[in-house]
Amino acid sequence: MATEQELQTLFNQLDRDQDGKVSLSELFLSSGLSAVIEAETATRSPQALLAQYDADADGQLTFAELKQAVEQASNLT
Ligand SMILES: [Ca+2]
Ligand SMILES: [Ca+2]
Repeated sequence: MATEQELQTLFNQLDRDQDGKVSLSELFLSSGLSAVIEAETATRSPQALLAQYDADADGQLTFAELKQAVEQASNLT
């Protein structure tokens, strides 16, 4: 479980180039943080996370997409 604020912090750490989106390679660069996201979204890999929750299919997750993913997994507190 995570709060929106915790998710935002996590998202900012994952978004290394600070373009407001987390790409697959950014997920792979921070495997520890990705593991937390995977737990919160009930997915098993960065690819699965993107396949399931990249709503606009641009290959990257925005904070809104991430938040929705965690909400859908009922892990947003
Ligand atoms: Ca980025
Ligand atoms: Ca997207």
